[in-house]
This record gives sequence, structure tokens and C-alpha cells, in this order.
Amino acid sequence: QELVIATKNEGKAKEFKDFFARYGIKALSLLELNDEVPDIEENGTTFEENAALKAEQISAIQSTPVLADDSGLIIDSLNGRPGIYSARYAGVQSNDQANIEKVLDELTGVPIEKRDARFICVLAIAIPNKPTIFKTGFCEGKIAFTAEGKNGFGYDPIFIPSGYTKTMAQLSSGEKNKISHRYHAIQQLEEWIKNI
Ligand code: ITT
Repeated sequence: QELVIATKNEGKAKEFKDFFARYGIKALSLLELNDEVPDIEENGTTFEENAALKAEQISAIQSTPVLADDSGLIIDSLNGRPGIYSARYAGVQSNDQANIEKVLDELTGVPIEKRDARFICVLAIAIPNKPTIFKTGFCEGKIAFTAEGKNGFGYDPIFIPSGYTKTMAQLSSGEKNKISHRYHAIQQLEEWIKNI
């Protein structure tokens, strides 16, 4: 079986492939679809709204169930930023490196006790003619003082998961996929996945 994932983010796409392979399902990202899909403007004000926008618009075009992921990093001492702006925190054309530098810059001089943060992943599954399903997962941790590690994507090099002394980017993909926000959200879909 196949399931379309409404993402153009390669890091996310790889994680979904690994998760769904366990259930014998091939996850296909928008980067792999043969048809051109329009860029979806993520103009919602919440993770849920943005996840629904992506899943529902692609599902309407493809006439199949579509899963979308809206995720981000929430830093307590930055009043929850970058939040829904995580992908473009350092500007519209920003990349992971620039986003990381902006966060580290804003946390200059902030001690470890005040560097609490969490990743959030909101999944929306749009099914033609049915209400959209939502599932949310979190991963608690702290923001490191410097970027370390090469695995994963996004803010992984500066995120130290609770109970670890290494950043998420220093963990193997197998280790990340057992503790991540995305894993915790997908876990709640098990029943739905079995009925695909
Ligand atoms: P799509 O909308 O095409 O899926 P995107 O990168 O624009 O890709 P989002 O709008 O959901 O996706 O932004 C999520 C951002 O949050 C992402 O670009 C990363 O910077 C960050 N992020 C999400 N999950 C992460 C993870 O597991 N590790 C590190 N950073 C993550």
C-alpha cells in the first residue's frame, strides 16, 4: 500500500518512510509524486490549521487519503517562538543553519535552567468525504549552547532531549525515531494505519 505525505521537507519524508515501512506501507512525499502539486500557502495561525491546509488541499487534488505534518520548536524563554514560524524563522529564504544561528543568538547569556523547549508535531489526515483526523506528539528537552551533530534535520543540532546529554543530531535515526514528537504523534495512528 501507499500513503501520500503532503511534505516537501526531505528530513520529514525520510522519517515517515521509516515509520510506515514498519507497517508495510510505502510513504510517498510530494517530492516523489509524478503530478505537479501547487505550493500551499501555510497561512493558518495554529499548527492544526496549517496541517489541515496541507492535508486537505493535496487530498482534494489526489482524491486519496493524505497525511500532513506541521511541526516546530517551542522555546519557553522566547515566549514559544519560533513556533509555527520554525521553518522560516530567519526569513522566507531561511535554511536550517540560519534558523539555528538566530535561536542561539537570541538565547545568548540564557543559563541552562532557562533553556527549556519542546518539539511539537501535529499530524492531519485528510480522507475524501470524511472529517480530518488530528494527532499531536511532543518531545521535551533543552536548547544547547552550540550546534552539535550531523543527523536529522532542522533544529536537531541544538536540541538536547530530556534524559540525554547529546543533541538529537548526535543520535542515530533509529534512536530519534523512538523518542521524537513525530513518533509520539504517529504512535496514536496505529489503529487507523492497520485499517488503511
Ligand atoms: P512541509 O510544510 O513541506 O512539510 P516545512 O519544513 O515547511 O515542510 P513545517 O512548516 O511543518 O514544515 O516546519 C517545520 C519546521 O520545524 C522544520 O522546517 C524544522 O525547522 C522544524 N522541525 C520540525 N520537526 C523537526 C525535527 O524532527 N527536528 C528538527 N527540526 C524540526
